[in-house]
Formats: sequence, C-alpha cells, structure tokens
Amino acid sequence: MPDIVRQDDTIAAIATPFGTGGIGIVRASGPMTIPLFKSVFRPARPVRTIRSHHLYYGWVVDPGDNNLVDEVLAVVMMAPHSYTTEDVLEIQCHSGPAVVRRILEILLEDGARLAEPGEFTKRAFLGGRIDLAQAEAVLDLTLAPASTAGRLAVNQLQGHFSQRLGEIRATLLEALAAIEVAIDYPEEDLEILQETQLSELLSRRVIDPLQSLADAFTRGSIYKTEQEVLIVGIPNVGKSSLLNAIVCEDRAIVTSIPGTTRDTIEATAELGGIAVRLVDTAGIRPDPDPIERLGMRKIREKLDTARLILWMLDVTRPLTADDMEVGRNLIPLAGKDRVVLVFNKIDLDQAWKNAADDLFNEIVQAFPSLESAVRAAVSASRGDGLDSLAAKITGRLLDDDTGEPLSVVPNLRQKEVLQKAIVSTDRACAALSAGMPPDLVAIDLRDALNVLGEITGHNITDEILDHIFSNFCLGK
Ligand SMILES: Nc1nc2c(ncn2[C@@H]2O[C@H](COP(=O)(O)OP(=O)(O)OP(=O)(O)O)[C@@H](O)[C@H]2O)c(=O)[nH]1
Ligand SMILES: [Mg+2]
Repeated sequence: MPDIVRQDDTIAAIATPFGTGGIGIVRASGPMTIPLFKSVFRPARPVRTIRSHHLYYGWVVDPGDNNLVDEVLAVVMMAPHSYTTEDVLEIQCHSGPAVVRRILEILLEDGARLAEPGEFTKRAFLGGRIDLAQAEAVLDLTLAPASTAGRLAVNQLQGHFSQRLGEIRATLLEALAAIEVAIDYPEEDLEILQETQLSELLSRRVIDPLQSLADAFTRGSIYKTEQEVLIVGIPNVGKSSLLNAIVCEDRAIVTSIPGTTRDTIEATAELGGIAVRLVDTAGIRPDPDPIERLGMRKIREKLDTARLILWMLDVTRPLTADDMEVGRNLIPLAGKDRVVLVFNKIDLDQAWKNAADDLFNEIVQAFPSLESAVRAAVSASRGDGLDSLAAKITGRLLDDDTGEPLSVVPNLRQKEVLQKAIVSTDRACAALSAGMPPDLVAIDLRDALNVLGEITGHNITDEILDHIFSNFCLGK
C-alpha cells in the first residue's frame, strides 16, 4: 500500500443521478465536514454532541439568509469509519434537481470544493481503506449491466483479485529471496538455486495463475457490455412477438398484417447473467417499399456488428423464396456460428417437430454451412420454449465456454499489467535455464513484482491514478 495521504480540503458532490426521484443525496468529505454539518443543518431536536453514524432529522438552512431549503435526514460518519476514511456528511433530501443543487451550492459556499469524478473513491484508496483493484471494482459495479458483472465486481471489491495477486507476489518474493542468497554466496550457487525447481515454481505458481487471470479478461468481457442479438426473418413470422416475450413487455407492435414493423426496435433483457440487447427488425421481403428499404439498410448494418442473429421461421408455412432471400442476405455476412435458427408458432401445429425438421433440411440444402447451426423451437405468443432458447443464446454468446467459473475479471488496464508481469517472469525463467548470472534473473523478477504493484496500487504514478478515477462519475 502507498503511504496514507490525508487531504486538507473538503470535497462535496451530488451522489445520486440528476432528475426527480425518491430521494437525492448530497455528500461531503474532509476536515470541514463537522463545521459544515453545524452550519447548514438545523436538527429538529437539539444535538449536544454529534454521534457518528446516527441519522438526524431536521432541515437544511441557508447560512446566508437563514431560509429553510429542505426537510432532510443527515448523517455524519466520522473518520476513519467512512467510505473515504475521512469525516463524511451525507444529506438525504427530497429529490428534485433544484433542491439537490441548492444544497450542494450551500456546501460549496461554506468552504467545500466540488469533488472531481471518482474523488470520494480515490480518497478511500489514498486513505488505505481499499486498494486500487478494489477502487476499480467500484467503477465496475456502477457500470455492471447485468447480475454476473455485478457479482464479479463484488468479488473484486471484497478483495479476491488482490488476494490472488498477493499469493503470486509472495511466490515472486520467495524466488527473489532464493536468488539473492545465490548472489550473496556464489560459490554455493547450484545447491541453493536449483534452477529447474525454481523455474517450475515460477511457471506453476506465477505464470499459470497470471495467464488464467489475463484470460479471464476475454472470457469475462461478455458480461461487461450489452451483447446485441438481432431477430430477422420474413414478415409475420413472429419477430416482434419474440422480442416482447423475451423482454416481458409490449415493446413492439404485433399484428397479423405482414410488414407491421418498419424500423428496428431495441429492448434489453438479462439472459443467464448476460445483458442482451435484442433488436427486432422489419420483415425482409423482395420489392420493399421506400420505408422498408431504409429498414433493410439498418438490418444490413446490424448484421455486421450483432453478436448473434436469430433467423426466425414459421413452422406452419413452407419455406418460400422470400425465406431464401433472407438466407442469402444473412449467411455471407453472419457466418454459421452467429446464426440461431428459431422455429416459431409451434402451438399451431401438433406435428411441429416434423415441420421444423423439413424446414431445416431445406435450409441446409440451400445453405450447407448451417448444418451445425443451433436450433430452437418456440411459441412466441404462448411462451413455450423460451427458456431453452435463452440457454442456447447464452451458450452461443459464451462460445460454449466450459472453463472454470470466473471469480474475477480484470479490466483492460489490469490485463495489460498482467501480461507485462508474465513477460518479465518468462524472461526470468529463460535466464535461469540459460544459466545466466543470478543478478540478471533478479532484475526480471523485480520487474514482475513492480509491475504487479500497478494493479493493487503498491506502485503507481499520479498520472495513472488520475486517469483511472477520471472514468468515474461525479459524486462516486
Ligand atoms: N399462434 C401463434 N401466433 C403467433 C406466434 N408468434 C406470432 N404470432 C402471430 O403472428 C402474427 C405476426 O406476429 P409479429 O410478431 O407481428 O410478426 P413479425 O415477424 O414481427 O412481423 P413483421 O413486423 O410484419 O415483420 C401476429 O398475429 C401474432 O399474434 C406464435 O408463436 N403462435
Ligand atoms: Mg414485427
């Protein structure tokens, strides 16, 4: 941990999102907190000594003219038992942009300064309450689009990432100690050093775990952003019905008139812990009118970028030339791994299994690459088969990842640091097996240790710190 740095100024910010809501929270942190509490807060009952972590009911007053600003609850959390480790004041007021802003202004007029983005969390780091990996977990938590991302961020906030790095650092230190003995007693080198054993230790307890953490970046990135899933097909197959069914909301208009949807319609759902943005599209047909043509253009753009494409077919109808047209538009751009065939309206046909098989066989004849495509059968209007479809969608999104469950997922910065540490440790191993002098091995091991310090914050420049916290929102 870097030395604890105490700040001599007091910061304040609105901690809740702008707009109207149930409550708004304004908070302040720093040495002026208690004087601010005394000057801006008028308790309903007299307060003789301020109790930490106690909720006081009263009013915020404008110290300038003594006017009441809002009825509030106020709490002081005294150092070091607060979010920032400093004295902290939180004022819970009625949420309205004008009220919240006025309370902030009063705190600023009374001696606080407006906090920079992420500055409360930065103070928690500088105050030694959390390390840098935990501070970044706070950012991940505020940005988590779905439950898995939230769980991973909580793991990191609890210190799982730092703990795993701690074990790796301990091994590096152990190896470094062995090398240093070899440096100090060169005549006994082989006895003490046992290069192969040391190399093996480094590769098993440093390189492998670092690599699996770095791999988690790629495996876990899917949880951190919304994944786009496109629904395409000819008119009337039930694309909009499927969108509505998955998001449990009447998001798109559904009618029996072919060509109901003209534009793309998007809605978000959480499937298997992943945030999925479903995009319903206009039915694809030949000779589209000018509006539909614009819709087609949008589909084509999305075909390029969507993670997955659900090609919908109606089991009650034979395959038509129009369906083939969809395939011709879709396959060259999508590739088989991104296509899921969805057979809809199974409630209308008792023999839907045969009908779906027939459709599938015809499709494979025309587009052989789809032979291995994932298939699902549903009734969008009745809800049959949706769970199984959702499982197939997440399976494809995860590329049927069968690795061990993720417990922490580094961000891009952390992954790059991990890779640098792997390179240095690899170099140390190579130096060992090439019989290089121990001093050179020691340099590489020290490099690896130093660079890992950039994740926990043991070894960090102000520039990197500023960069990290500038990604936070105001008030965090
Ligand atoms: N019985 C039955 N009817 C369905 C099912 N899914 C959709 N429908 C009906 O099929 C018709 C078309 O549904 P939509 O969801 O609007 O179809 P679409 O593919 O979005 O059509 P366009 O927007 O015109 O391209 C509506 O009358 C739906 O009620 C289903 O699973 N079973
Ligand atoms: Mg539609």
